[in-house]
Amino acid sequence: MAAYAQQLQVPCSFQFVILAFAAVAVTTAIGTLSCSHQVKREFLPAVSRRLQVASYQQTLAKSHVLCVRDCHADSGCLSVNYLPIRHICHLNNSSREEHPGSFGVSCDSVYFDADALTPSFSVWRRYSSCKEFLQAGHNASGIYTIFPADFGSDGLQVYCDMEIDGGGWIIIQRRQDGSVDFYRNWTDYQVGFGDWSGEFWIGNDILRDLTGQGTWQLRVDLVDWDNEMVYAEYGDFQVSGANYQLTVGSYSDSSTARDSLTSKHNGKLFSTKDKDNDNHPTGSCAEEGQGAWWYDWCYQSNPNGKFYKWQVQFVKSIRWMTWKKPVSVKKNEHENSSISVKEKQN
Ligand SMILES: *[C@@H]1O[C@H](CO)[C@@H](O)[C@H](O)[C@H]1NC(C)=O
Ligand SMILES: *[C@@H]1O[C@H](CO)[C@@H](O)[C@H](O)[C@H]1NC(C)=O
Ligand SMILES: *[C@@H]1O[C@H](CO)[C@@H](O)[C@H](O)[C@H]1NC(C)=O
Ligand SMILES: *[C@@H]1O[C@H](CO)[C@@H](O)[C@H](O)[C@H]1NC(C)=O
Ligand SMILES: CC(=O)N[C@H]1CO[C@H](CO)[C@@H](O)[C@@H]1O
Ligand SMILES: [Ca+2]
Repeated sequence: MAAYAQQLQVPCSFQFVILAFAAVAVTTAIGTLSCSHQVKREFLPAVSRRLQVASYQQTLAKSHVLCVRDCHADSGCLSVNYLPIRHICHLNNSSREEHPGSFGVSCDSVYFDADALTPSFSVWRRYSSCKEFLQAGHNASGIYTIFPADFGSDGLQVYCDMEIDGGGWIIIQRRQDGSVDFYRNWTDYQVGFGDWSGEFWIGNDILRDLTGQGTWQLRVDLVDWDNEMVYAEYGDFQVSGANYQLTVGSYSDSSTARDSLTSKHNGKLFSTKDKDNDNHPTGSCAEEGQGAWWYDWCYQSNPNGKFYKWQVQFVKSIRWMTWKKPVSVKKNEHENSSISVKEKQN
């Protein structure tokens, strides 16, 4: 047995639970008849980490030792996520090294595999933003748990983009393949919907709480049907009040998409198909645009509009009217259209 014993403090809601990771080198008990399959693989932990994509089986295990043993009993198992509070064990048929973008920071999980480098990916403290993670050397885009002020001990799970414009961005919206319906009601936009690694809206309550403190930058990235990519960056962004009023400003002149937000949307309230806060006296802009946004009468931008898989000129499609091609937006193989926020350095 390995003399590997360590007392670990997990920097999350159960931070005072001391977990002792001893004896993770568990020799498989099966395969005694065919010795070639009897491989002893010592598994090492990365604290507050979780591989998001590769779980093919979930079991209950009283301890991480039993979880690792279950993994060793299956030759297809390359790593595990162990969730100590709920005693859940995910058997993964892939590893952190193969899927760096899916190796997220998750406060309720400890990840184990046979790679000697794995323990160095442990996260020992709470970071309040994607930017802090980046500054601490976490440079892979992916899902992270951050602990902004006022978000409590569970923190907030977000997708951090560590590549665009210096990295450290929290993605608040992403469109990439039309798989998620964005023509939704007030409650859905309030709490957020979709899949953090695919298409999603982060949620208006989160946006309001997050931008309620500090100064935030906003960035809109757009991709068109010729794979042209443009962006619009703003130095001020805030969402406030019961109707999520938008404050946006300081458009950066070096941006390439031009400004489709300030003049028509600054100061406006959020509207959905079932809550008309717009300035169209007789109609609903959410219905007209088949989306939800800070509509006026009606809009110059409509990033939550309908996703078309072909080029269209319809008003209800995803739009950014100051861009030279006011047509539907799409993804290409590498980049997707997204909206993100980052706290400014003060
Ligand atoms: C991992 O498991 C999934 C689900 O069982 C399966 O579809 C996939 O082919 C497996 N991948 C590998 C590399 O074994
Ligand atoms: C990310 O960090 C790793 C290890 O800290 C380093 O080897 C790698 O070059 C970094 N990548 C980028 C794009 O900075
Ligand atoms: C909003 O839509 C969701 C489904 O997306 C539905 O479950 C929910 O009941 C709706 N809420 C209201 C208030 O209509
Ligand atoms: C863009 O979307 C595709 C799916 O349409 C996805 O495979 C890819 O990872 C996404 N790229 C980024 C940078 O998010
Ligand atoms: C890398 C890999 O094989 N990932 C698969 C793991 O299992 C899940 C289902 O649980 C699949 O969706 C992944 O593609
Ligand atoms: Ca109206």
